[in-house]
Amino acid sequence: TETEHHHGTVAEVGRPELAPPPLYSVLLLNDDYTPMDFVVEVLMRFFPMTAENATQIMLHVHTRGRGVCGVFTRDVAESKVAQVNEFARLNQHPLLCTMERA
Ligand code: TYC
Repeated sequence: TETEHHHGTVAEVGRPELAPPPLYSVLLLNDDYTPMDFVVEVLMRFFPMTAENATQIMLHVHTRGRGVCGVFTRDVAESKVAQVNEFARLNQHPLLCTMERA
């Protein structure tokens, strides 16, 4: 049953319900140097999605400056950001990935 408070609601059977975890959007930022095909490869590798969807997001970032790759809990979002930025650096591209509260 939902109590007065949003946190710590209790289900009919008395099982404590947890509040949903805060969510974070993982973003790609545009730059003038990273090749478009590399950005599409990054999106498919770290945010499993089709080439069609990855191309749409890449073009959105290219034209609008930034774009959302996915929405995750904080730990997962931090891991995605770190993996994308390390992969970009290993490949000598300036591509930047960041996160913010959704
Ligand atoms: N602007 C880049 C180019 O013209 C492509 C690009 C897209 C770079 C998205 C980064 O997050 C990015 N080659």
